[in-house]
Amino acid sequence: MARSAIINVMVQAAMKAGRSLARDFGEVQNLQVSLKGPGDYVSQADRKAEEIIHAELSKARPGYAFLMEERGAVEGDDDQHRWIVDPLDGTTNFLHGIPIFSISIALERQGQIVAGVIYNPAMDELYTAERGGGAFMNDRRLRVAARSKLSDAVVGTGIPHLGRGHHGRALVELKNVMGETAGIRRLGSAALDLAYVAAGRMDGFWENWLAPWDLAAGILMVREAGGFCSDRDGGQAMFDSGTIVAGNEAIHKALLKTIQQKS
Ligand code: 2AM
Ligand code: CA
Repeated sequence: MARSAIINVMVQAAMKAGRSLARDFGEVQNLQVSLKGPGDYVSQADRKAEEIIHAELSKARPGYAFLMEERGAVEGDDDQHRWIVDPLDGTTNFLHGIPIFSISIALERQGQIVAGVIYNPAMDELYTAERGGGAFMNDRRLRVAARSKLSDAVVGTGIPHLGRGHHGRALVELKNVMGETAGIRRLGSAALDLAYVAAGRMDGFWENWLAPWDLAAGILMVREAGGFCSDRDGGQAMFDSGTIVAGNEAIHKALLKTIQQKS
């Protein structure tokens, strides 16, 4: 399958940053990282990966703006295009030697996400999507799962931790979803969760308190695989609300209803 020029640029940046993350992840796994500074070590790995992506993308498309997890917003001369980048999604997993983390790169054109790449370097799984062109994993076409009943569905989520999110609300949602589904999974990388929904590995996904860089590429991935994404109210304010619900048409609808229950 021939990839478009823009996807090639994004894949090249993601793979190069992925090699850097994989090296650093190896050090974490081999316990080469001093116990006093694993957090610092991971922030360094994160910043290095972001540096590589920023350099690669700026070289290939000078002037495009950026929204990146570490640097924040970087203005560009081109007001039509913006890269939305998470250089390391799944930081906690990375720090603990769990090989579920990813690089997420999306391209927004006039406010619309037109291309997305998600790469898990530890498993060498590369997800790509282009608006109107479908979604792929290592060049194999993706399609969301066909299960239509919530009772058959395996659904992903993110669980807030110490100092983050509203724990009471999260517990209500978990209680209601666990009572209606075949299982809940918690991977720890929202970008990969969405890629897994696109790949039909999970039937749905919901999470609150996320940032645009966790979501941008994954939303396109799910849609290009035939799935649906919305915020927790069923609208399209995923970036502003930091919430997402995803799945095929039936699962998306049912999951939305379940997580909206008040108690
Ligand atoms: P991260 O690994 O880049 O921090 C896990 O439930 C998901 O939540 C991951 O995608 C994780 O991204 C994200 N996450 C964790 N803390 C966050 C925060 N303070 N703001 C936005 N997203 C966050
Ligand atoms: Ca993230």
